[in-house]
Amino acid sequence: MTKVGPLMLITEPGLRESSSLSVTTTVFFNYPEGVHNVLKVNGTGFQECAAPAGTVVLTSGKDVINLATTGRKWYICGVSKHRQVGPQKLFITVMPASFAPRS
Ligand SMILES: [Cu+2]
Repeated sequence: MTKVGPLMLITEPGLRESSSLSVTTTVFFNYPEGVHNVLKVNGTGFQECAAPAGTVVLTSGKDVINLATTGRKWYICGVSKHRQVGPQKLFITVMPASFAPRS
């Protein structure tokens, strides 16, 4: 399991805004409930820090995501202004199971 968070810390060493992870990775967004949230968006939403209406919002503070499929995935915090002060954004390139992350 890869721990991400609080989302505010994703630019800290070892937790980069842009990461490559194996498809077998489980990502754990850990943050104080009610302070942040997690929105899965597309590349445009990531650039513009905007999520379309109807986007599922994860709010538990202990959100577990199994990456499951390869490709690019984008997550942002949907709480007002957090992405500007954070930045609270995460871009994951999901690699095949044979991918070994660099340590
Ligand atoms: Cu936030």
